[in-house]
Amino acid sequence: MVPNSLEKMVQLQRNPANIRNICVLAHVDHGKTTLADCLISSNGIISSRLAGKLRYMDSREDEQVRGITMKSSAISLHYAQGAEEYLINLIDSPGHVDFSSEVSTAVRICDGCLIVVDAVEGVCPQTQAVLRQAWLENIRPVLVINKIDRLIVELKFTPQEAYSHLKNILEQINALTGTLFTSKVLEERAERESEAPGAPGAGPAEQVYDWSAGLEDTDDSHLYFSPDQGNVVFASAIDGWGFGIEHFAQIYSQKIGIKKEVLLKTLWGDYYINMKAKRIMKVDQAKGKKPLFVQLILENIWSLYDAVLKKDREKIDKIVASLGLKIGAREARHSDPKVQIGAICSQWLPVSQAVLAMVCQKLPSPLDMTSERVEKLMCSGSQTFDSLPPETQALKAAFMKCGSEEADPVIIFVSKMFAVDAKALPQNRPRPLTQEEIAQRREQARRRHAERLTAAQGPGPAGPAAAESTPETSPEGEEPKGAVPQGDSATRRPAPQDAGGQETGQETFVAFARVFSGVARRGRRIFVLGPKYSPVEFLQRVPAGFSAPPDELPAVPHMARCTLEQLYLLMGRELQALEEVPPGNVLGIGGLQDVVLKSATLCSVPACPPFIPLSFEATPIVRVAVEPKHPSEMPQLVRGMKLLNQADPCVQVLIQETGEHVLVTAGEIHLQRCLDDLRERFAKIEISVSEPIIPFRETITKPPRVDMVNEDIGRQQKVAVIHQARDDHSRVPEGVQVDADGLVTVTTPNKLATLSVRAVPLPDEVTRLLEGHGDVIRALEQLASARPAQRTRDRIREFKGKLEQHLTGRKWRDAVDQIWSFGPRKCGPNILVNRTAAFRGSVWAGPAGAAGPEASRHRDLGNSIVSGFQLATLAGPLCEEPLMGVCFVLERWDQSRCEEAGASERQSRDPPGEGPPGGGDGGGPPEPAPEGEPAPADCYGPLSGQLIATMKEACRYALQVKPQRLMAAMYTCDIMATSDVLGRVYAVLSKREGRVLQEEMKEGTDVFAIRAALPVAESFGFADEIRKRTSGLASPQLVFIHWEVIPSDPFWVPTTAEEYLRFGEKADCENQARKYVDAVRRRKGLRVEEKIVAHAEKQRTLSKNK
Ligand SMILES: Nc1nc2c(ncn2[C@@H]2O[C@H](COP(=O)(O)OP(=O)(O)OP(=O)(O)O)[C@@H](O)[C@H]2O)c(=O)[nH]1
Ligand SMILES: [Mg+2]
Repeated sequence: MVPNSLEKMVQLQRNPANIRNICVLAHVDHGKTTLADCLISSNGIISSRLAGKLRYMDSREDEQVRGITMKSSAISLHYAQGAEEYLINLIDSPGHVDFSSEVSTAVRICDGCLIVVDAVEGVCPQTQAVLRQAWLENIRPVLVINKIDRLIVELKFTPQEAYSHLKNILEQINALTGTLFTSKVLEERAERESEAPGAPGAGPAEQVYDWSAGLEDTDDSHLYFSPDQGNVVFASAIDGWGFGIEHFAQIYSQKIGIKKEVLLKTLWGDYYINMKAKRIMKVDQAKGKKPLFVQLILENIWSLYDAVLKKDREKIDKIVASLGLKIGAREARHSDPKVQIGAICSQWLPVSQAVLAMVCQKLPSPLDMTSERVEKLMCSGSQTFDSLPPETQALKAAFMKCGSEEADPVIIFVSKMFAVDAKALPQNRPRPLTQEEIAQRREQARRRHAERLTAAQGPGPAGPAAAESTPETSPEGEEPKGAVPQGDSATRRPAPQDAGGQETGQETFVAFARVFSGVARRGRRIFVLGPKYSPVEFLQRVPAGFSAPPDELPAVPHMARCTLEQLYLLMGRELQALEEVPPGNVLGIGGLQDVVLKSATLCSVPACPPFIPLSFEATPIVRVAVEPKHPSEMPQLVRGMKLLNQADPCVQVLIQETGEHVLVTAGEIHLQRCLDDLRERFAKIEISVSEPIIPFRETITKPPRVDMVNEDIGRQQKVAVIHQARDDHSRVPEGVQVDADGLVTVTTPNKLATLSVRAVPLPDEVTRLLEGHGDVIRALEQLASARPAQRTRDRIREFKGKLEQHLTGRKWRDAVDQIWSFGPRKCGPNILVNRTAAFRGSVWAGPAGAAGPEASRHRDLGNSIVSGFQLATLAGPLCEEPLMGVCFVLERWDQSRCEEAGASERQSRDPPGEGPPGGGDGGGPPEPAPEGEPAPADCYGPLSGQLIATMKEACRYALQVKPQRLMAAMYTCDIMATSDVLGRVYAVLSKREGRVLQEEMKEGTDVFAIRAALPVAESFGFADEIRKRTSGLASPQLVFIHWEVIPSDPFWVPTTAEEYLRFGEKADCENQARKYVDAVRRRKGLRVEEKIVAHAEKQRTLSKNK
């Protein structure tokens, strides 16, 4: 088969009704790339023999080596169904969690997706994740149940067993769809209600809450997967076959003489056929009747596999003849049964036919874009569609129409930037020469030859050099245009070669994009809208009806302009240059790297809003510091990291306060890929990489009720515990007062202000609430400066309500109203509560009410206290990691001598030269006291600065007198393992402090799905270890879920008799928290309390030992 010509593709691109933009989504290793191979081979781009082995879409070397996909990439395919011709833009996506951000970039520019499920493993965690992503983007899914051959060959199921198993898988995935659907309907309803609160006529009767209202009246039948709906294909991609039941309904309606419509309804389900009566009846299990699906479909496939595996030549020939197939002699005699099966099945039931037919019939074209999806794409942030300006709302029609007229606005979304070697771009690829060029070159060569001859005859000093500098075999050095005088060419020649040399090593970026409306033409000027761009602002600045070429419009923030320099058709490993791309197509755009970082909206009219940001499932958590092997190569590294940042949707590249260059990645494999890219493509230097920096959080807990041997702490022990707490207090220096229940009182060095602070652990729910509402808290901070939209205010109110709900009891009375700030960085999971009498200006209040110099001064000093709190929460006392789940209560803020302070501060602003007589009575920094007239407190600097430091210290001491704990980042770890390697999986898990949460046997198989919690700190090398210990049979998927308190006390020493008995006096057994604390402190260069010599008495010199 000849691959399709570019002209054909260009022609197909013009008919949006016959375009399908689809992506393949699944759990890792369920066969997406193999399936894509089959579809690609149907277009003749790869040979059908290689389909499944080549994994064409895995174009990176490491993808081929590791056998997993790491990026999403697109290819355009042609498919003809009867008279209709379709263009299918297929995007293969990775299934590994580390690369789930690539899935987000793919679903955004598609209208439908193929969900692939492994028939043995069934629905897996990533299947759920991708299905959810498809729902969030409002794209329509269809299902491919792949690897059915494994049911025959590996599990040795009978057709009947296979049928029940497949039914089971369908139920699982439909249950999942059901949950997504229900939650979506409920969410929408909640939204509608919140938008119209107190709608007229809402009497008391309507306030009765009926959770299921709205569910019944929403039609959901088309959402579910069912073979009779035509949205399920059963396949074995590796053997090249697949079918939907329509195929068989067609065949059997002719063969048996039952209507196709009837067969379509009954081929899947518990129906059997009474051959004699030619009637279809309900299955009666007792009579041992087989369902139609088993009898008419599965048994045929099973018997074919059976014949081939048993090498029953005769039977094979019979089947082949009865199916009317022609098998090549080479395949027919091949000794490998797999090859035979592939050859027969891929002719009998070609998977590409089944899948592409389903795609064209069941998935929407760009013209079918729902208005719901358009509205969602256009409403970023907390806006609603109705609140957009009318000019913007008008664009919705353009989306839905997908118009290609001149007047239609051009709207393009770039979902990611991918790096390509500049050499691989079509414009840089060597192209075949035209006839004229060949003639021209011939002429040139002849002339050169003649010149050389003359030069040889009359030898001059320039002779040999000139001859050398005109190598005949330098294709890229040749300038086909015109003859170049020889002397000139000798000097000019190196230039193009140099440029070529540079280009070979250069990466350029191509945008992975889709045209939603209008025609993208080369050379067109267009706006680039950043995520914060607001059309409202533009429309306010520019008078209505104003139109001008893009470059003459006034500058608006977050908007840039660019030219569509190159347009490409994405063909897997290749790019083809295009002049224009009509709407509804996926395309590549060159020349955007300076204006687009990772994703962007391009539009020809400024009324367009930026699309909502992509939703990423994975949280980048693994950080490493990188540096060049040779310090002089720093600039290359910085440049390389910048490129890497652009090329990967999910990686974060930071320069820390310490000057370290840090990469934050989603997981170990992602990290490996980023480092490889950095070394080989972007920086091209040797780099050294630190051990992964594992993040921790510090927190405090309530005092324990039981001791380490799980005994109640009785009276006597309590005394011991209090003794230990005293020891803790010894860490608090002189001059800081600590009362019995942990209230810490510190005075500023100049003795003018006194602060009393207490640290209280927050309930878990509150910490989680704070973590989940970072955006609301940030909005709260802006409350003082701007009035937020109604929706934001609603969310703030809701958030406050939830906080009040969780912070109940005497201890928390009024606490919510007294919240002063959140920290660290003003939006973290810690709270500062102000209980002082004169407190005004809680976070909920917005701009502080009271005016006047005194109030404003109070507020200024208050800011210092908040800053002190921010600093304290940024780095805790255990190992300088951020705090989490701690509430600091400011109980007293004594500033009785505030006037004085004001006076002294005013003085301090006077010219320098004055200072206090001494450094106060200890505690203050030992600054040299300058001579001059006495002005108390000056040497400590302005009061505001002192307050910051004092507040910070007070918070730290308040923490130290409470039981401190370390919190570790946790992964959930999903592993599929067969029963024979289960033991080894558990061994590895327990060695790494993993905790099994759930274990489930996949019905009908001996595969176990295990879900465990694993500290991130223990996860490095985990995947490799599991793979090695189980000989590659199990591979884990790790996803960050939350922070968890490590129960052991990092400062724990035995206090009670039982504990002494159990742990010994030294308690030198492992203390997990202590181990982590010490490791972090060592990394940060902090003091570590460590015994360097343990068991000194056992030391002997070698010579004595003899
Ligand atoms: N038995 C069997 N094996 C299959 C089938 N399809 C794919 N495989 C095998 O499953 C493995 C994974 O296939 P891939 O196509 O790379 O899977 P993938 O979904 O693209 O994986 P990721 O891209 O890493 O998520 C390969 O070893 C394939 O040979 C099938 O139909 N039957
Ligand atoms: Mg793949």
